[in-house]
Amino acid sequence: MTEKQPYDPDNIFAKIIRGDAPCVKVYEDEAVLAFMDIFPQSEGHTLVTSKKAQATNLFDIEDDELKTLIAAVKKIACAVEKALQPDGVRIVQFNGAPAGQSVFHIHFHVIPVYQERTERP
Ligand code: DGP
Repeated sequence: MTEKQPYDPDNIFAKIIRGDAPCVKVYEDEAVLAFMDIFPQSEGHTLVTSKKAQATNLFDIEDDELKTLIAAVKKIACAVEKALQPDGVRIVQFNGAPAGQSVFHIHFHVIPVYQERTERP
């Protein structure tokens, strides 16, 4: 992998978590914040991020924080599945700019997949 990106506490997701930038919040607890992606790939595209981990991606998050985060990803995916009834739900997570990562604060994408359509019925 290319040179490791240092964690920037002023990245946009850190600002959202601190309340210094806006978001459309869908879930929050003491450890996790989930909000709508500003450039959704489909209706309901949600980002799930850790409020505690000062981690750029999978490679520098502690296992216990990852465990908490992935449990929240499951919770959000189940809620999306129930609310929007997609045909499937894609869970995506990028590590490093060459892999497609653009925001360097650990997060998972929860992306509903609708066959032959971009919106729910
Ligand atoms: P990636 O780092 O490639 O996993 O993608 C980051 C995602 O974050 C991308 O789908 C767009 C989204 N995004 C970037 N800036 C903002 C923002 O300010 N607000 C919200 N809600 N989403 C953002």
